[in-house]
Amino acid sequence: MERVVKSANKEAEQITEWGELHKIETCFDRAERLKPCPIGETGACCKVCHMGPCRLVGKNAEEEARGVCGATLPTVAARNMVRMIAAGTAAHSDHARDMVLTLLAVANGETKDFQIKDVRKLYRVAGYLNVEFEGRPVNDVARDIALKFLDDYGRQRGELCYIKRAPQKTQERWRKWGIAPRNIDREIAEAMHRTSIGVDHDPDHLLTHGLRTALADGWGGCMISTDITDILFGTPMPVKAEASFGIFKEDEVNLIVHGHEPTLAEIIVDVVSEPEMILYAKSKGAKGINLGGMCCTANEVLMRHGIPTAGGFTNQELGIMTGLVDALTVDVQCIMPAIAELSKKFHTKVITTSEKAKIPGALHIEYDEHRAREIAREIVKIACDNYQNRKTEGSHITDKFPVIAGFSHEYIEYMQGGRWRGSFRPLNDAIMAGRVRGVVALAGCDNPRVPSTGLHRYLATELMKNDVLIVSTGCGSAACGTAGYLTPEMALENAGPGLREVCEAIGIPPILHLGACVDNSRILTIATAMAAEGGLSDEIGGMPAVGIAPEWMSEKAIAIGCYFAASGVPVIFGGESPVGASNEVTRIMTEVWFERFRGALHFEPDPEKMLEMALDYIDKAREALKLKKYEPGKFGAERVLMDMAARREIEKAAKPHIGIY
Ligand code: NFS
Repeated sequence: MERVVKSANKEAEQITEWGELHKIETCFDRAERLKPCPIGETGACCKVCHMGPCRLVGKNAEEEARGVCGATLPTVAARNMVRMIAAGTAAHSDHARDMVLTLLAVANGETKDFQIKDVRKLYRVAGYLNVEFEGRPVNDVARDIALKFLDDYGRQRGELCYIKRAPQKTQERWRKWGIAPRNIDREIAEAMHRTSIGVDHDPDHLLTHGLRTALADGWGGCMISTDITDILFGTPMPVKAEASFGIFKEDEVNLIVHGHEPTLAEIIVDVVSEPEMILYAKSKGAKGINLGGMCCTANEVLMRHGIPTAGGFTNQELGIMTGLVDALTVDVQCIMPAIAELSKKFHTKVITTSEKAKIPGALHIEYDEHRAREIAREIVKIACDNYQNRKTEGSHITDKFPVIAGFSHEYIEYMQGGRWRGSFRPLNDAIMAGRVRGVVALAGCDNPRVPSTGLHRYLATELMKNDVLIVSTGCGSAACGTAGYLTPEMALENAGPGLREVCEAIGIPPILHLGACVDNSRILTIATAMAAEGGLSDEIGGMPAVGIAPEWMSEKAIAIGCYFAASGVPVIFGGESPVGASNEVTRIMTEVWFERFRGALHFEPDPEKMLEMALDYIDKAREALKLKKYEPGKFGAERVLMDMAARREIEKAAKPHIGIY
């Protein structure tokens, strides 16, 4: 039998082959063995009560199938969808809640291990929240901000604070259709209530609340998390780093941070360079300590410190299989429980650190922000101690790729004109003139059910060729990084003529790594800035912009897809639709949502069709905005792009220079 390709990434594939040879099972093998249940896969299974589970299948299931209570297929599929949104929103927003609590602890002087690093960002956020900041002690401002955000979790009436950051027209649509969220926890709780047995049965009504919950994720949890992480640890600006399995070092202690929460990882970044820790590693025979990351924790420390990444979701087991990982700390989300068992075949110590998440077989060292440094040191020492236990087995990989990451909204603004002239004008102009055809957010997970990372790579390559600027987050960024796509040279080799010119003039790669999945909120901020800049759409809807998550698997991805759709962005997900059994639900999520919000959520397993659909949305948006028809290599008149030299001139003249934005 011919071997099934598991990963589109050469290095990952090499490790899976080694694993097969050594009879070591991974998610790829389990995916092959466990075919999805065809009823649950398309949203036709209801298990919200114990009269079932009911399977709504058969000929004319849409019209005729009923659960024991009489629920129809569209009701069941819509409920399933809303529960996914609620779970995804809960995950991001609970992570964000911990960030708020950390900010509060810092403001109250309860933790000495963290400080406010980015006071400018603090003031910017204070401005959004109408918190007085001039002349006040920084910690007082931070406390007021934290308390306002906490309010966003519990306020019973009114609206989420950040709803007001969206373009006016976008807000109006939300209010018109009743989807402006009141608070984060309430929308999640109500989603669970409405989808429990015998409550809301109207699919449109259910899905409308789904969008309200998703907006609480995007303009609540995700945006709050991004902002506080920037305040505490610094707003990212471009950094150089490396990606893939070659980041592990044979002669150093390899410690990997995996999961999503940045706080412990930040302090570990600090601790690994303490002289006494390095001495400790040396006393164990290692040359030093090498810190790396995986999944979104990796993205957080990559964006701010250039810490290298071993890649995304499907790389977590493969990392251990190199035999080079001395300790792997995990916090929450997207952590395969399989790693604990797998680690026993090697010497790797898996350490769970969140009070919310334990894995049988893993070591548990609970993180507490009040003792952050002490705990980080304990973890680093465990990794050092374990270096001596390293055996020679494993699939050692030496390849790694350079990566440029760190594109915050603030930096993107800066790079288009500098501290004094920063704006989105050059990008809007380039889109208007047809140099840049449109923008695609290429995001979401990598998935063992397809040759993993392959769809990301295919779409990234084709979109670049078609002069589409890509913004990426989460494992989408990891997929591009481990393929060597996150460099400015990529533009020279692969981008269409217009995009290439823009990238060269500004000095950016054609794929801008914006951060972790919660940093999809940066895309909302960018879209809002583009709307405010003028010349394109005056709301997020109607922009030549599309979101694509070709290999998604997580409920969080669904929440993100829905908040993009509700904000006005057409979104295309790969794979089979989790509500594909119901035509009515599919129609609501595509046609009805497009009519009301100018966004949509499609599911399309064929990557070529995904590309076609994305370009079609972009071209139709261009046409509706009466922009120049996109023709490769033929551009309309536009202003001169501000290049690096011109920017430096302006900055030399403009004093004082205080940071990037
Ligand atoms: Ni996003 Fe980050 Fe990756 Fe998917 Fe998981 S790590 S929050 S959910 S798998 S992109």
